Amino acid sequence: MMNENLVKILSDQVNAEYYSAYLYLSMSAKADQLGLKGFANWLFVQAQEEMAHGTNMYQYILDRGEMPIFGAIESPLSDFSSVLEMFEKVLSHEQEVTRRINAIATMAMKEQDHACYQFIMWYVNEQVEEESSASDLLSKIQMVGDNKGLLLTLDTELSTRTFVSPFPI
Ligand code: OFO
Repeated sequence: MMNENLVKILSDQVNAEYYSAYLYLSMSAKADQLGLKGFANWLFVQAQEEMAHGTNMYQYILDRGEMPIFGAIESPLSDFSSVLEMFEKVLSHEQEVTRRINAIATMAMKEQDHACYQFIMWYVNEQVEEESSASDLLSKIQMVGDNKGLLLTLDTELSTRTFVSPFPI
């Protein structure tokens, strides 16, 4: 059993993780259209990670004997004109996700749900990594500027990323 406010906030976060996956899929498609297959690959792997984050949280709600609440998933933004614009959005999006995850941790603490608090700590740590990798990539893209050769070198680097599930599911 779990407090109903926690079921609601975790269910909202499952939705938000799937929205993140949808957003990164939309960005991946746009990068592909721009001819930047490496960026498209990196964003596609990011979308796969978000799906895993959402599915793991969904499973946790079930494991606690509760029914997840399913809401509509919002349409993602899709009118990006450059990878710079995309990665500015990736960073601000991840900062927003961090605020949401911290709110879950605060609620778990308030409800004295130690199991949920421990569960959400994985996500708290993950957000440090998410913000750091988004920020590093954004800095690189800003350094590349209008240099197409350097952009292609970065694109090649990003083509090597592969998906490894962070959870044993
Ligand atoms: Fe699920 O970490 Fe990004 O959004």
